[in-house]
Amino acid sequence: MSEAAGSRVTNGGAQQVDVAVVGAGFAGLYLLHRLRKAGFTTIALEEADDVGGTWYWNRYPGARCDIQTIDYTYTFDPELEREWKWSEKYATQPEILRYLGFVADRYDLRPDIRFNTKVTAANWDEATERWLLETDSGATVSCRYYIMATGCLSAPKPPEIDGVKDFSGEVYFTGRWPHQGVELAGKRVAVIGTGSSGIQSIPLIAEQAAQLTVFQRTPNFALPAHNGPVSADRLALLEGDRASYREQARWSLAGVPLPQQTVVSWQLSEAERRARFEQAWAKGDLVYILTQLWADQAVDVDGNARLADLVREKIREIVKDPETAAALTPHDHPFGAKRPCLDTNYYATYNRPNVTLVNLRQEPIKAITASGITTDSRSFDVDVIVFATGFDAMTGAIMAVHPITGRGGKSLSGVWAHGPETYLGLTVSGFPNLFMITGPGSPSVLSNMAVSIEQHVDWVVDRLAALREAGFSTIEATETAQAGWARHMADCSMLTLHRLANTWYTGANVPGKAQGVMPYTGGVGPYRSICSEVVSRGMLGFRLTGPNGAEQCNDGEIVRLQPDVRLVLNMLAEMNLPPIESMGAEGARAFVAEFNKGRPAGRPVGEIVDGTLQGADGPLPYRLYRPATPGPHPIVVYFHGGGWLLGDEQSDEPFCRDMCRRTGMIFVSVGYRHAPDHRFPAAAEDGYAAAGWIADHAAELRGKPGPVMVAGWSAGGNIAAVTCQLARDRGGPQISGQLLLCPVTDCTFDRSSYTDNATGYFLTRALMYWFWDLYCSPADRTDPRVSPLRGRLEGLPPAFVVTCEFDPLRDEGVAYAEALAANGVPVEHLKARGHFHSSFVMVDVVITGVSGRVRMAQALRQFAGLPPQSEEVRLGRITSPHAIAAE
Ligand code: N01
Repeated sequence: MSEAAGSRVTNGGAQQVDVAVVGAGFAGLYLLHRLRKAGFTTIALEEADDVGGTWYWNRYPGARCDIQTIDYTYTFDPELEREWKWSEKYATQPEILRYLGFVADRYDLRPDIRFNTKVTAANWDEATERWLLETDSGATVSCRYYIMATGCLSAPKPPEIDGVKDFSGEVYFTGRWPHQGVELAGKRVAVIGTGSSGIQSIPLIAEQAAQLTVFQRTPNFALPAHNGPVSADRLALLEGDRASYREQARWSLAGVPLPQQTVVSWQLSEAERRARFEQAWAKGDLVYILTQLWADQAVDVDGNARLADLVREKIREIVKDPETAAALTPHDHPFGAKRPCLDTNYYATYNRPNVTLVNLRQEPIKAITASGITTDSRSFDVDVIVFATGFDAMTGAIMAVHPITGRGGKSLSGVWAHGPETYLGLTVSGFPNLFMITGPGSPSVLSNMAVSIEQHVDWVVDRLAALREAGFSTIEATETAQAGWARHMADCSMLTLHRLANTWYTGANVPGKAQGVMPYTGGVGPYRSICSEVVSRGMLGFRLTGPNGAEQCNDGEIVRLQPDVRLVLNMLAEMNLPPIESMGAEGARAFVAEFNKGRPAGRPVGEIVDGTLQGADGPLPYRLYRPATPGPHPIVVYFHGGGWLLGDEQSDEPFCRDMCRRTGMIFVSVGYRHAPDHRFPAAAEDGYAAAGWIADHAAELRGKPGPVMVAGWSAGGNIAAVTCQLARDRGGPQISGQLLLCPVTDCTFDRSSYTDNATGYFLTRALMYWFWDLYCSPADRTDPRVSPLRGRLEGLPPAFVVTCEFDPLRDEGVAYAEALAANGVPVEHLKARGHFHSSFVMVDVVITGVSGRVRMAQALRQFAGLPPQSEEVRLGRITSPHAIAAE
């Protein structure tokens, strides 16, 4: 141990450094290197007697990484990459530990690490604006910035089983395995826990022990690692263009350079799905199987079940005893929602005569006794108990290890009593100059940790250097920013299935721990872009202060859009499209047709029929979507969007299919006439005529005779609203309800949503001007047949109105919902937070739109007098309707 270069020891004895780091694992080592290069005096405090972090402690038999090692490696220095060659596809713990030692030596980091030193308290001193750290050796450290590089899985969970102290044999924890190894030959061994640590160690323990008894509470999914040499094609990719390989990883979803899948499971035949699965199974790559089979495997329970079933088949094929196979087969969580494992001979191990599986769901452990383990029905005498029972993950190492006291004497454990709250997973409001690497709220454990760690460290060190440059001495997240991040995290967690499993990701593995998805589920690339945006928007969400009262606070939320909406809008922005209104009507139609070709077509319905109906001035095409369930079904007359100019009866097909499936009703999408050839009131009159024709021909269409419902999006919402008014005034048809999705309701452009969302959200103010100009002359614009808000609103059918926060049409939709309600019309209004004009029609693209469509479907069923279809919610396929409900 030596003192950090340039650090000082004051009279009080505290060592003075610019930055103190806790931990000398992957994150701590890179931090030290970067901080030093940036000219900060620094010291790392490490509890162990050497570097390595998680790879120092987890020395159990079979411990390896489960991300291919050529990806699970530092990438900051091409020289380092040239100097170190990994020997296997998945390196063993000893090799990874050697690598970290090599890195520490290569950059001469050890002199700045104080080993065998545990931080016992960290207190923010308001007066000096410094953190004071106490350690178990009695030495203290005073630092301007305090960075926790303590890892996500470094605080082992207590056994939570009575009687451990009574056991007369040997007890080991996988997360604290003795350095000298453990002699298991000829012994009767019990392993409790079948997470990654259990699954990696069980096959090797079985080879050594006389008898192995595995106590399993929850079966986990495991896949063969097929370990061996680094795969030649992957290596060729890396060595062909190292820089772009690494860059692709940095912008990917999981931190491994694999593309995003676009094909969804139901677009593939069963044979195609099986072929993809077999290929993935043979690859032995967790990230591959988690991301590359089909696009809906991680976001939709049906798409996920198709994969999970194939894994279950494999388990049944490998394990000979059907009862043991059944016990090993997971059924209580979607594949990937709990961390799946990579194994070597795990399932086959249960075919060995010396291995017994005890299913704790059937016979829970009652106690540990002097001689072994007693369950509800049996006793097992053993010589050794191995606890592979996991960790107090993500928050354990930060919160439980030592008290951290921030501004105003607030303790971090108090502030996080109901769950961790952070900004970007890197900082916490009320704790100035404190940073976490891979903290809760960062992609961390859902990503290739090496990639996330480098990104976090680079971002933090670059910020510290920038603060120094600008003369600031403190940085602190604002409460607004932190609350916004929590909301964004919650929105992201609706995108994946992690919320549907009880795991350490959600805190469910530790009794009494607050529950919620802790890692950021929005992906590595999006997270990286958000962190960059925080900087480019003037350190949005941070308060910076400096000497002589210098202060800068750019308060606000970094992401207010739904995460998938943000991705869609970023993608559109990158396409740098010309404004649609500059394309001319024909050009715009061709563009929309081309654009629509690239989207998922929508899931199958019972039947799709094209036909012709009678419009206001001649025949019009329609497309009918019929549910697969027995009819006759109620009918919804649907009007597509497109500014009275674009689209046709097929252009909202994914939405119509989805709603047909969700409602169990017929959707008839009408090809009404378009501007500029057919200006106002052609579309409105066609809409009305079509509704009448469909109502009159309900039986012929094999629908339920009686009232119909109307629905429409955007200009189609306008036509639906107008149709209701005309039907009331002209004596029919009978309409039992109206679904108005982002409707045009009025001809003025002065509501604030027109200004707030004038550009940047696909539907622009300029585009709306163009639509209006082509459809309707100024003199006609106040006619209720185009501005229904100006019409008489009493006596209209009940309405479900959807408005989206980032839509120029938002406020006129809000005004219509309010005006309907004021006129005694029953109205339900969904104010979709973080959504844009096209959110709900981008089916299978904007996944966060699902819960909104569930509510729309429920409303339509209510209009038709049908009971709610709650199956969607029950299956977890659909998020809670409240997820995007009005605020
Ligand atoms: O811990 P875990 P882990 N009685 O929490 C069971 C990473 N990792 O150390 O599911 C009986 O996953 C518990 O049962 P249940 C990786 O990210 C990576 O294995 O709570 N059983 C579960 O079966 C991994 O996900 C590698 O019902 C009890 C097991 O113990 C994470 O670390 C290798 C129990 C704990 O599984 C954690 O893995 C190893 C009790 N009282 C780890 N308490 C690589 O390959 C808990 N269990 C890189």
